[in-house]
Amino acid sequence: MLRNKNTTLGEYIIENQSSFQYSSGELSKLINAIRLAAKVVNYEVNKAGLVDILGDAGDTNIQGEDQQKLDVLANQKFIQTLKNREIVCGIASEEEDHFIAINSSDQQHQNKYVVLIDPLDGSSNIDVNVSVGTIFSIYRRVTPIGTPVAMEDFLQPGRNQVAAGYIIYGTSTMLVYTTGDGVNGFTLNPAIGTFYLSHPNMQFPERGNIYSVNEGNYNHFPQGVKNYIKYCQKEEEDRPYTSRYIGSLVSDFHRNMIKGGIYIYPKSSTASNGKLRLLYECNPMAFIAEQAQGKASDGFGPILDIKPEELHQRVPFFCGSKKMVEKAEEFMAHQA
Ligand code: AHM
Ligand code: MG
Repeated sequence: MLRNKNTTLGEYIIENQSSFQYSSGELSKLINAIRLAAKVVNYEVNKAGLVDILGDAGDTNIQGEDQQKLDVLANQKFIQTLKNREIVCGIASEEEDHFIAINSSDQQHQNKYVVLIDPLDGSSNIDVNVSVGTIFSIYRRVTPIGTPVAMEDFLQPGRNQVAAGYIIYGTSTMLVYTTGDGVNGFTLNPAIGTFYLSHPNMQFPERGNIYSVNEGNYNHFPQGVKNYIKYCQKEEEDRPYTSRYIGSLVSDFHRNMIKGGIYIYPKSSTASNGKLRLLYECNPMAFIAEQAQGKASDGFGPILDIKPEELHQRVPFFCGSKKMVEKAEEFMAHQA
């Protein structure tokens, strides 16, 4: 198995194809398509400051939020790339009200994977030149191959994911993903448009000293979260912890995975299930976290065990270094 820093993502995908449980090559093609779309979106994100594509596109997505132009563009690029290559049977996107069935009329259509995607997460950061990301999640369909995809193909517990990953458009652009055999990070060399294996076998430190939460909402948080925040701030043992919150899930998660930390987006008195979406944000990040020896919870139990009920469902999210998430769960168990 290739594991050195000269390894390109393309080589890594080919090399690891045979070790994958269902190695028909379809998943490899799919990851390749995401790699390609990532490069296109990276190009668009990087030139965002240069051309007049900033600002709202004028549309509002199903969550009632304004879409910015780059969200729309990233959404189009990912969907187009996956459609053109005819490698998935369905796509669901945070920016689309309904899932998209691909080639549903073609009975010869043998593709077995569905992709769920948040094409540009943290998009409120675009116009201030702060890192944003793309999050993706891949499942095998549960309905018969050759038939049109159905809602149940998308509403699977996160535990069923066969792959998940994110692209971070940061000081450098990275693609980080797992196929259920650990987590690997690849950094884009923009001069030649190639991703290199820069971060093999990424793992959350068991505990860290960073907590990431939007403390502006403190008064609305459940008592358990308030108590945990006070615990993080207390001068005792290795505390107080450092507070770091970018407001871009991918970036906050990425930093915490490297340095050790916890990210929390709890429910509040103004948002009964928090803000983040189970299918497009929490499940893929939870799968990556578990594969990186971290933990992801809704405050009470594993995110990956939740049975989704709708495409755009939201869920409270506690994710990061294992011991830190366990401590937050303890506080929640005492005073939710
Ligand atoms: P988005 O999908 O509309 O970009 O929202 C998700 C983002 C996350 O990346 C980030 O962690 C969170 O929203 C920040 O929310 P808030 O500004 O409420 O703290
Ligand atoms: Mg998002």
